[in-house]
Amino acid sequence: MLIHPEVAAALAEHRPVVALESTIISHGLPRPDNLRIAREIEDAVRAGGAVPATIAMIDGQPRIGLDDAALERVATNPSVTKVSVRDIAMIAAYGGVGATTVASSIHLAARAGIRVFATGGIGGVHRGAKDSWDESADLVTLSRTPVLVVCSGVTPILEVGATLARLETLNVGVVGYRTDRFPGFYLRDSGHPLYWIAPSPQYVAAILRAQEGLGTAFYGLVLANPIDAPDELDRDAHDRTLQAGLAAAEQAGVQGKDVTPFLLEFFHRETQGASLTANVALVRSNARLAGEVAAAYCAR
Ligand code: PSU
Ligand code: MN
Repeated sequence: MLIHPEVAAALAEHRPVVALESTIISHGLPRPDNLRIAREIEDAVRAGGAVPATIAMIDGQPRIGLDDAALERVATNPSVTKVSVRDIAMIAAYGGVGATTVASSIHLAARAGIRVFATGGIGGVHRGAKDSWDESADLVTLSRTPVLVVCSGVTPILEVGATLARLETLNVGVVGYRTDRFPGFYLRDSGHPLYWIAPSPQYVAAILRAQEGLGTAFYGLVLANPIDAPDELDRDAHDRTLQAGLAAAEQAGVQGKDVTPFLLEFFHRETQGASLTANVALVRSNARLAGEVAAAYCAR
């Protein structure tokens, strides 16, 4: 792994670092805006008080923290591959540019000694999973990776209740940030309640320390941070777009790792960019909060 010098220095001095994924840049956000947005997400981590470490595979090498040239390749390379945990070794052996998902990013972050990570929404259980068995590798990876994932729930296309049930089975804690409702990505409330609430970054840092003392840090943790109220999508438009998107995906025969990018792009197109604005707002908010949590965690 190649660790960016600024990230390496912060880790060596026990200063706060937040890991970020790169699939959201390559496959979750439209070009050419994605490059600028990727930098804005890094800026949000800094505003929260931490050093950003965006993760990707460049010419087959895992990178923890990207310089401008590497970030640009992830954002603009037409053949960039979506890399989950199982794909890391293939990209490493064959070379090429790989954008890491939540799963592969937290795997690499943990190896680099990073404890906090931010994204938009995690993967989970897809609708129709009873027949398709389509469940994101984000879930099983969370169950065995000692990283806190700050997110606004799961990507909008998933089965939220089933995903929460799987997280329970997998021993992955879910804590609401100043809310007792599991967020619904573009919406503040997915309709599902949460038991644990964190009123401040200091409480989240206390949970991380307690996990380490008790041997449960082996399991990941989800901090669920709802989108700010002014940035929320209209619920009716949201539900309509979702139904149309699911039908379009089925019609087009989209499968496997292409499903999530297809539906995100469908949302961005059908809502004339409203979902994109919301997506960027929630990721920036999560990046900032993750920075604050990492800072509180290091201030022990
Ligand atoms: N959330 C977003 N945009 C994204 C993703 C999540 O707001 O692009 C990506 C993440 O990289 C996540 C992945 O890990 O989608 C899940 O894909 P799959 O369902 O194929 O595991
Ligand atoms: Mn999948």
